[in-house]
Amino acid sequence: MSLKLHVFPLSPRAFKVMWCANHLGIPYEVAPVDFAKGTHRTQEFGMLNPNMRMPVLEEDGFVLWESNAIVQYLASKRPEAGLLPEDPKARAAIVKWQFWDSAHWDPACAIFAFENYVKALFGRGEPSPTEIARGNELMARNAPVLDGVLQKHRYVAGDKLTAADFSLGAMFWIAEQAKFPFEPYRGIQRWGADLQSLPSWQNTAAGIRQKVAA
Ligand SMILES: N[C@@H](CCC(=O)N[C@@H](CS)C(=O)NCC(=O)O)C(=O)O
Repeated sequence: MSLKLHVFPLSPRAFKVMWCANHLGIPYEVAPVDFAKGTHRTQEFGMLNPNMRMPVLEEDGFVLWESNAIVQYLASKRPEAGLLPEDPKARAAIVKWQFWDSAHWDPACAIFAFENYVKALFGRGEPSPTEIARGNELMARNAPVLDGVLQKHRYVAGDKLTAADFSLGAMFWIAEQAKFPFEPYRGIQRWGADLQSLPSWQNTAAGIRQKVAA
């Protein structure tokens, strides 16, 4: 198998790329990144990603980091699936949301992910009320934007599933543990439930849970 994903699968950014590859039927090998052992802080990993962060995709000497760039690359390998159309306007309407993810949505969600989930997972203490307050502020600014479009149509960029849904929706992988404050946002909740009912989501989740339990 020539495509390899370096991932810590409990992370939503890892889930994002594994889910997308599974959805598209792109076979891959998992190269586990062990945060507890610091395998991402080695010189060898730094050669792949100088940021010392996962996920990283490797394929026949081609190396790609940044989860949303990986989603775009995977989607481009299977144009027939329609996750990232060639038409410039249709494509830009999707890419816009992927940029929005990196700039606004991911940073807001990451606060809850770190404070409520990562700290508990690695025994790094209690959530910081100051950080949670900062997260609530960011969420109050950004969640209504996403909720607004999801009240109008089924998926982020319209009525079809696109690369934008993978970029933004992967956060639902840890929604329970991270305690994202999504209660007021009916559009986001309905969309999250829709994504989680997709066979590709179910298979990805089951595969990860099986590995973690083993
Ligand atoms: N913008 C990057 C973020 C990657 C990132 O921050 N990954 C985290 C885990 S979710 C990581 O590898 N952290 C390692 C560290 O902070 O030492 C992406 O979307 O790929």
